[in-house]
Amino acid sequence: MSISEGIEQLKALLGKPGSRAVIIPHISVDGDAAGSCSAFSGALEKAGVKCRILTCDYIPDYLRWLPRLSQAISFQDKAGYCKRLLREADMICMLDHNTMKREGDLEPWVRESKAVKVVIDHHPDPEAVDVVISNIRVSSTCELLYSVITEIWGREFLTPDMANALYTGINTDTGGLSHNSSHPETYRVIAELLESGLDKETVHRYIYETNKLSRLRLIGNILLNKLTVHPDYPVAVLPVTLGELESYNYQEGDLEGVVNIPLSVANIYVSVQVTQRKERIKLSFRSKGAIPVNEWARVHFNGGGHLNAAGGQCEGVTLEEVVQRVFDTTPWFFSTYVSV
Ligand SMILES: [Mn+2]
Repeated sequence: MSISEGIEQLKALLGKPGSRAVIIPHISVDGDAAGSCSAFSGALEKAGVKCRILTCDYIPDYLRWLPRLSQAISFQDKAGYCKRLLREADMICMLDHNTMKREGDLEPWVRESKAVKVVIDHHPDPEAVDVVISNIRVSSTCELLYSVITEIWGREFLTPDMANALYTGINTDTGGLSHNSSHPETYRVIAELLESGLDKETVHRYIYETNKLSRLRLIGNILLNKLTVHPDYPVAVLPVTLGELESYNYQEGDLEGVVNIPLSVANIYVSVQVTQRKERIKLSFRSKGAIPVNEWARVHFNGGGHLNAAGGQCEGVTLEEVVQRVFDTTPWFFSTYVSV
């Protein structure tokens, strides 16, 4: 399905008066997922579609300022209500993720729902749902959503709130326009968002200048005491235990961006954060240049993602075992995927 076919199909769905939509971001909501949910729910409401944002976990504090995000309903708090909304919905919009597997506890109820399912996303290989609007060349789902919204309703339709939300996704998914943002179109979209009332300073202040002392100390401890570099390869590993998260009063989003920090060192090309959570060990991979960390995540850590940014997870193993697996599979990864 081409992007314009997808947009045409979405347009036809929106033409039905009184329809009800549910919007879902991926698990561990980031700036792009939150920004796209905020902007799209604003657009749908303005177009007369009733819509609710459902999350399988929680919106992190640094993103709760986004319009309509503080009213998102968490499955953790109101499972019954979420199930009912999914059952009664005419349309379920999956934003910034390519498969229902990224919807945590919501997944079975989304699968079961008879609603028309729509994916708007920039990750490779989207699940074949009813309507797929996917483009892996854009910087972010928010950049893609800008085209979706303006093609359906026109540029005048965008409000400053929507512009701020879309910019949040573009900015955070590119690490502040540092990676995955060499396409001129990204800057045309930003220019048009500015014309629609984007308040860039306010967005930056909310995203980057809203710190807590406990978060600074958590990050400081990881960088000072935990960061390890592979003896033979340019790989940094950042192990984080559950105990550390608890003692520094961790809240969702506190470690956002930390995995990128080691890449600022000239001779480090890959950074892997290994975080112990209650039920599983989560991995986050970042790389510089043409090093496909998504392959490493896919083959050894039940994950995947983009060339330079990927994730994975392991269950039933200790943090130490996963860190060891990262070190042990490093020679395989470099010999298979990195030409020197
Ligand atoms: Mn994204």
